[in-house]
Amino acid sequence: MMTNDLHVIYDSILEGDMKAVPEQVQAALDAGALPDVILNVGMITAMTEVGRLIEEGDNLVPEMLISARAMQAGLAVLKPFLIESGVEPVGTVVIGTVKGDMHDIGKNLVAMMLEGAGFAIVDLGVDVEADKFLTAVQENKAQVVALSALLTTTMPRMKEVITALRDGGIGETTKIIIGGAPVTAAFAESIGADGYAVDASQAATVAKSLLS
Ligand code: B1M
Repeated sequence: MMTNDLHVIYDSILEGDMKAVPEQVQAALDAGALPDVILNVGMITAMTEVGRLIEEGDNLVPEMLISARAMQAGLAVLKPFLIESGVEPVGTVVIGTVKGDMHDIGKNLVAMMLEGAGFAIVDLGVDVEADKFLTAVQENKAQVVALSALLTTTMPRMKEVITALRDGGIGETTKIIIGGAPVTAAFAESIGADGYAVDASQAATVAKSLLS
C-alpha cells in the first residue's frame, strides 16, 4: 500500500510538477521512507501510469515530457542515497542509450546503481552511435558496456553496437549488458549480448557477476 508521502510524489510526477517533486522526495526521506521504496513505489509507478495514459490516448507527448522532467528532478534528490561513494572502482562501465532513442531515465538509474555497486561510469548519454561506444570502450579500457533502449524501433541498434564492438577488436573479456522496457532475455541472447537485466538493481548484479 502507498503511504501518503509516496502518493503525493506519484501525483506530482503525473502532474509534471518539477518544483514539488524534489521537495516531496526530500520530505519522504526526512520522514524515514527508504530511497528504493520512494523510487519504486512513488516514482517508477507514476511513469508507468504516464505510459498507460499515452496508450489510452488520455495523455500527449508534451505531458510525457513534463512528467519525465519532474521525475528527473526527484531523482537528483534521491541519487546520493542510491549511491555509496568512496569505494575503489571494481571496473569501468560505458553506458548509453542507443542511436535514435531519447529515453534516459532508466539508463540514468542503471548508471546510478552501477555506480553504487562500485563501478566507474562513462555516460555517453542518449542517441549514441555504435562507433562512439567503440571509441569510449577503447579510451577508457572499460570492462562492461551497458546499452539501453526503450523503443521497439531502436532495439535493433543494440545488435549494431555489439557488431561494431566485436568487429572493432573488443574481446570477449569486455562484457555487454542490455536492457530497457521492450528488451527480453531471449532478445539479448539472440543478438549476442553477455547479459540482460530487467531493472537497474539487477543490472548492477549482472555486471558484477559477469566480471567475477
Ligand atoms: Co516515450 N515511449 N516516446 N518518451 N515514453 C514509451 C517508451 C512508450 C512505451 C509510451 C507508450 O506509447 N505507451 C512508447 C514506446 C512504444 C514502443 O516502442 N513499443 C514511447 C514512444 C512511442 C515515444 C515517442 C516515439 C513518442 C512520439 O514522439 N510520438 C518518442 C520517441 C523519442 C525517441 O526516443 N526518439 C518518445 C518520447 C518520450 C519523451 C522524450 C517525451 C519521454 C522521455 C524523456 C526522458 O527519458 N528524458 C518519454 C517517456 C517519459 C516515456 C514513458 C512514459 C516513460 C519512460 C520512463 O522513463 N520510465 C514510456 C512509457 C513506459 O515506459 N511505460 C514511453 C521510467 C523508467 C525508470 O523506466 O526507462 O523502462 P525504464 O527503465 C527501467 C527498465 O527498462 C530498466 O531499468 C529501469 C528500471 O530500473 N532498464 C535497463 C532500462 N535500461 C536498461 C539497461 C540495462 C538494464 C536495465 O542494462 C544495460
